Parts: sequence; structure tokens; C-alpha cells
Amino acid sequence: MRSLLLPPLAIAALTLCAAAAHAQGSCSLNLEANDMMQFSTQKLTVAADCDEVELTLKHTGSANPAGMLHNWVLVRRADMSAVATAGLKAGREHEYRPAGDTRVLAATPLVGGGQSTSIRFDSRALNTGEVYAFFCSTPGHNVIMRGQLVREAGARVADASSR
Ligand SMILES: [Cu+2]
Repeated sequence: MRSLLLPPLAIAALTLCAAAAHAQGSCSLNLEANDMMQFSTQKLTVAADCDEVELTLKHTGSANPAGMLHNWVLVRRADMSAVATAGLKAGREHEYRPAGDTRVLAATPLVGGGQSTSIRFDSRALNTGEVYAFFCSTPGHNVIMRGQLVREAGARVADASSR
């Protein structure tokens, strides 16, 4: 008898998931980083109809100038480990990013606890359906601080709830 109740529930759950996934695709991405060396999400989705993305990285850790620094660097997945290594060589004075490296598709400056930063980048350059990698290039952080960014395929359906 219980199994008869599952299909409608499963459909409702799927509908909710689809709505949530749809709402996630946005031209405005917000991400937090903390003193535990964690990003608040491992998955970012850019809506199909975005020409430009505004990404805000907020470091929610304690305000401590000598504390942990974080940034957000977007690359193709295949480039991640090489760019991370090049970032280590570039050092703190170059924000742990290889200067002028075209493998870096977008990146924020480093932020310390309590700080936040916003960048804009052209998302039309990203292939729909390709899974890109983002990470924090502070030494040692990308082991944990990494995730995926995808640009949605197809046109976004008009949504009365969209801001
Ligand atoms: Cu970090």
C-alpha cells in the first residue's frame, strides 16, 4: 500500500527539484567562503540567457588581517591543476594567480575575513553544457575549496518569480 503513495510524492519532489534547479541559474552568483576553508556551494549555474555574470564572493570568517585569504578562480577542468601550480609560483603578490594567463577565465581578488568582492565576466565565452571548475588558489585550499560551474543550455523560460 505504501508504494502506491510514492509516485505522487516522487513527482512532487522532482517538480520541486526542477524548480529549484531552474531558479539557481542566474546572472548573479553569490558565494561565501569561511575560516574552515569551505565554499558555501560546490555547484554554480549560469542561466542560458546571461551575457554577463556578476559574482560576489563573501568571506564570512572572522575579521583578521592575518587570517585566511580566499579567492575564486574559474578555469576549464583540464587546466585546474596546472593553473593552481602556476598560482603557487606567482605567489601572494600576484594573488596566487599566473599573471596574464588565458587559462584563467575569471577570477576575484583575494579577500580576508569579513571582506567581500564582486566581479563581472562575460559568460557568452562559456560553452553551454561544459562543466567548468572553480577553486580557491590560496596554497593548499583547492583540495577542499573547489566546485563546478555550468552554463545552462537553451533559452530560459519566462518566470514570474525571477527578479
Ligand atoms: Cu581559500
